[in-house]
Amino acid sequence: MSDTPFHSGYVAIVGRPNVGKSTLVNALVGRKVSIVTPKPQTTRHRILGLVNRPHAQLVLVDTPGLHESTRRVMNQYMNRVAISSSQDADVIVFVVEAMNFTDEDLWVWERVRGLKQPLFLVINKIDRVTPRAVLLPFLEEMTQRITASAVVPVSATKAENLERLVELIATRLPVSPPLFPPEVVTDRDEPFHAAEVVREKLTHKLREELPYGINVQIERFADEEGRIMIDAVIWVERQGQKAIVIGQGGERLKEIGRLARIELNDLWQRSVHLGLWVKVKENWADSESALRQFGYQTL
Ligand SMILES: Nc1nc2c(ncn2[C@@H]2O[C@H](COP(=O)(O)OP(=O)(O)O)[C@@H](O)[C@H]2O)c(=O)[nH]1
Ligand SMILES: [Mg+2]
Repeated sequence: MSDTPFHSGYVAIVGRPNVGKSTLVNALVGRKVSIVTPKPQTTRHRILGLVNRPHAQLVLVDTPGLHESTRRVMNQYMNRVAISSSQDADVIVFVVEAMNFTDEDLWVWERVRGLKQPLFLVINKIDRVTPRAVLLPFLEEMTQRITASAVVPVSATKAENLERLVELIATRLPVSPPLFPPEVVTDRDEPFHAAEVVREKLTHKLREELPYGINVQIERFADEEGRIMIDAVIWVERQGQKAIVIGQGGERLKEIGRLARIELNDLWQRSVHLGLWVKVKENWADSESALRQFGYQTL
């Protein structure tokens, strides 16, 4: 019997788009549970990632980046997910980029500063800061501006200072047995992950604007004698976008399918067959009913 009590609880990871929230969640979990791209607004759903340690289990909640442009129903949905995840959490982790505190960060801070839970300020991407000494005045400034239980500089991609962050968070979680069985890494199932990986590859291959108007829907997911058979539809908002996704002679779609299949193959250690189709649903991201149909549950 150990004297140290076990801690377990929900940890909301919030911040503006692109500061590295999903990368941080994946690095802490030790497996990719959430997709990552260089473009903002990649994460649309609330995704759980589990971190198990001898004395604690952290239930990380990756959230869509909080952002001000809320014209589209999709964007409003994403902001709602992030806010309600924060309200429900035991601890809040507010992520910003080293040397780059923007008006959008300030806007996010205004949204979370009134919450009662302990809040940690994580300064991510410190690997990009040279020389390291210039980080000190920035940390000082952040400590002045943001009221936090601690300010923790990290690099999600280089796994710097992550264990310290885990330890700090663990001490502020409720004393409780683990909330999930230790073998669980995420609350999301394989079809969900397959759709997200296809969307990640699409986002990497497409220029600006377009990725936000794309949704991937799994139509078939079957295990046929050890081979995973997946059929997926890529929904776009306009006819012209369909041609862009498919590319000259179908090249782009083929490449996206190839990259997604390789990643899923590696992840599951199973042979994967992936069929992709592109279809048009006019302005689906403006429509409550289309969002519901695509599985974006209303909160
Ligand atoms: N150099 C560096 N880049 C990072 C780090 N963390 C994330 N990134 C990059 O920042 C971009 C956005 O990351 P993502 O996790 O999708 O951000 P999110 O929108 O906040 O979830 C991606 O290109 C990541 O590779 C980091 O610690 N260092
Ligand atoms: Mg993300």
